[in-house]
Amino acid sequence: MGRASLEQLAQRLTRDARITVLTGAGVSAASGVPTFRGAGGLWKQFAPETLATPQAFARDPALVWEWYDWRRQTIAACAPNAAHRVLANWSRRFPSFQLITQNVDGLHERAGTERVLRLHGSIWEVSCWQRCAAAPARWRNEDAPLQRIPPTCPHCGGLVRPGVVWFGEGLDPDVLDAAQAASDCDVFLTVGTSSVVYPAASFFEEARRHGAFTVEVNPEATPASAMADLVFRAPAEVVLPELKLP
Ligand code: BJW
Ligand code: ZN
Repeated sequence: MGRASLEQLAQRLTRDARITVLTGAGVSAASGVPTFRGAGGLWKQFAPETLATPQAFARDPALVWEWYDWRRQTIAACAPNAAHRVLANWSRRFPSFQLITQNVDGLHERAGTERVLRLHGSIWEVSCWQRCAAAPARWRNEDAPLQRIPPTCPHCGGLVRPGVVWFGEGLDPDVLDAAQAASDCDVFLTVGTSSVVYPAASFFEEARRHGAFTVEVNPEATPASAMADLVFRAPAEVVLPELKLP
């Protein structure tokens, strides 16, 4: 990892800089949370695209819940790593810092990060699949393992679903607006994401359009790599702690 590149980035992280960081599954990899794509990304031979959809849930809710139950148990046993901790520090140090995460694991929050925008919801929340009138829009459920699969709505007895955003579903419009606004920044880092899922992947391009200095931290190349001003081809938990801020 280039010392010169580290210094180049550190110099841009000034107190008044508007710094936005977009994270993906790779930021939690060192905590032991499996990523979606690439080595170790599969659960029982199922690609995430075949499980993370409303159609898959409608077809076989128990199968989809088994996957989420396995992930919830895995995440419950994980703790934030050095990358989460550095970003939590930045959120306290830089008044205009904004974190946008695609992760549903809650590890940024557990590390104490302020101003977290969760694009894809939370694996620790659920909602009524029928959207029955008696149930709130969503509520927390931290049982790991779940008491029964599939879990049921305490208000109507029907199915509940994970409080996450599946393929083909829209993101929360307020969160989306806030993430778009945060893409107008001075320094934009994309950390541990394959940059293939939209609209999350568009924020990097959006930041460039606004003239931001763009940085990628990822051991593998992604569609964002060719556009970045700086690329750190190394794990987030190694690169971020190496940055020596003035
Ligand atoms: C490390 C590391 C270490 C490893 N350190 N790095 C425009 C163009 C084409 C398609 C679309 C488009 N707009 C919308 C779409 C459709 C679709 C989409 O994007 N499809 C593409 C895949 C083609 N998008 C949607 O449907 C979205 N909704 C939407 O746009 O609504 C409007 C609309 C509706 C209908 C039609 C059209 C528009 C919703 C997307 C929801 C994504 N949901 C999931 C599941 C969430 C719930 C759950 O967790 O179960 O979100 S899918 C999954 O992918 C999850 C992730 O958040 C997301 C991104 O994955 P991520 O984080 O990048 O992980 P990986 O595994 O892919 O990559 C890990 C990376 O880490 C790798 O690069 C490693 O190298 C790296 N790494 N160790 C640093 N130590
Ligand atoms: Zn209900």
